[in-house]
Amino acid sequence: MKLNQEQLRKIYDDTCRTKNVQYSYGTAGFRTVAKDLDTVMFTTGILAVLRSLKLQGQYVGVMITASHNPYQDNGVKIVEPDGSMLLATWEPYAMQLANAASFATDFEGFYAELVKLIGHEKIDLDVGTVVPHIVVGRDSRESSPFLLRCLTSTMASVFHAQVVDLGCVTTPQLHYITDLSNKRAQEGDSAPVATEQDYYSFFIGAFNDLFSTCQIEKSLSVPKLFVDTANGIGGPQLKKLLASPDWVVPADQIEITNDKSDVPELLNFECGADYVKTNQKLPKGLCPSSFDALYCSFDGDADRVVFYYVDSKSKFHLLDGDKISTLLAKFLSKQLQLANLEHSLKIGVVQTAYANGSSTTYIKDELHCPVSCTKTGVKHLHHEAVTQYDIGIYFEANGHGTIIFSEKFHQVIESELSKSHGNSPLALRTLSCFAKLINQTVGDAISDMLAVLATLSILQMAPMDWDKEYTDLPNKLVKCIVHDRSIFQTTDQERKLQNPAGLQTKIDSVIAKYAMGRSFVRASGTEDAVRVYAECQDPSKLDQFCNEVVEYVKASA
Ligand code: G16
Repeated sequence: MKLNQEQLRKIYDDTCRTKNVQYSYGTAGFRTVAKDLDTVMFTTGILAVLRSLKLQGQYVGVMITASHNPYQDNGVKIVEPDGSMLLATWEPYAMQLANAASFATDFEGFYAELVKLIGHEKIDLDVGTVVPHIVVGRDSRESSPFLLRCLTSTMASVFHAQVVDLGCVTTPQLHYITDLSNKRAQEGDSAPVATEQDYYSFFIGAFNDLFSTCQIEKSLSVPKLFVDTANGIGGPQLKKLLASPDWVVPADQIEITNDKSDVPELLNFECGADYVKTNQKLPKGLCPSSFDALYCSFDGDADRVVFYYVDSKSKFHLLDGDKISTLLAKFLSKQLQLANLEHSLKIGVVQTAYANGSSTTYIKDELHCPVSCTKTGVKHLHHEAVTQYDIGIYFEANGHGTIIFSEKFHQVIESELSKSHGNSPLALRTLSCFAKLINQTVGDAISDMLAVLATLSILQMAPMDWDKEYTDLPNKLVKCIVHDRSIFQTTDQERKLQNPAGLQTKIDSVIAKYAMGRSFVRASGTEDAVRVYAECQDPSKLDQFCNEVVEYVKASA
């Protein structure tokens, strides 16, 4: 059976109402105001089907989310069968198809682009030979059900795809379920589609195993954890995990706040990981009740987490992505040494330019771990972690990250465990259990939160012990609205500007005036803004430093 062109034309005419909008597959897929997304949802649905056809019908994931963005926005991204981000070489296809539908004067213009892409990738258009499989999920945004219909409009009717709709899930759940469904299909499972329940069972099981291996009581080292879920999908999903009969930590140790995912305009509003990290203060709705409590904030789709606490002088202390990666690097390096594996397995940390200078110095000089720097965007950090290390710890300062354990890591651990005939050192068993607690597909606020709680409990550390490992340089992140952010082009992992011409020289002259000064400027890939970051030794000079850079940015745009 051939692709039904007339049927496709009809759906195109009905669905693609937004025209003449330039779509760009940015840091985390397509993202803009929800009302402009119908056309790009239509084309992204088709591209996901083509990706699955190209991969012999494997499950390809599609997530509808705008993560940390305000409630009026939405977005979409495609997930590979192994749960990683869409292959970089397919991102241009996603844009070509979307912009063809947006700018074509008629269906024929769009269809010609589609046929070109199919020919270029040598995809068999004889629908029916291979059945494409798609897993779709969405966060709690009000616009998502309509956009889901645009996304899936052609999948079953035109391409005969089998579509699994997970409903409202976190982004990391969609990644995990896509990966697990493919693994099960490869193993010949006749009903391979994984569910949310599989996710909860797996991570609760890993947490409980780690606690019993380390002989920790089923109670956290911190008396209380408050979780701000940004009024997003993380709230209901975390509640489901905590309500599981297998979850054994006492219910009164974890309290969820900002959990109104059913009030659309509250999403990420003065709360959530991005708000807390950028403003370096408590989110709305949280009043510190005890000085030894720990707090954390997810973002709208629960793929980021940052922690914080308030000291006895009511001072707010942020424990961001850098602090998470240094805590985990310290813990895992120690376990490697105790298991006598520090020369067999390579551990390293991946950061971006946003990493605080003090964290990089601490990792190199105190932990003696290698550090890599990549461009912003988890796909870049993930790639570096996978290709360079056996234990690749990557976190953006904004709290987005995970740890990737290599195939070699699992082989070495398995082989050492089998050699010791059930009498293996605790560190070896700890490493084995810990690796299971980490979502291997993508940064995951829930899994990362469990990993941090477990680490603090094993090390018997209070939030302030964690914090005092190193002191952040005073730092500031500012959003600058400019006429055209695309003119800001960077090099050197986004640490230097190439364009506008001459701007970097001016920024360098500002940096030179401040002790331990560092600043960089880059266009956001998720918001219509340019981001300016600055850090320096003297907190009283930070605002002035940052403002000087901002003024140069504004003058050049
Ligand atoms: C996304 C990306 C992150 C990135 C963030 C901000 O996060 O997944 O890697 O750090 O956007 O990117 P930018 O500075 O380019 O706007 P999220 O949580 O919004 O999906």
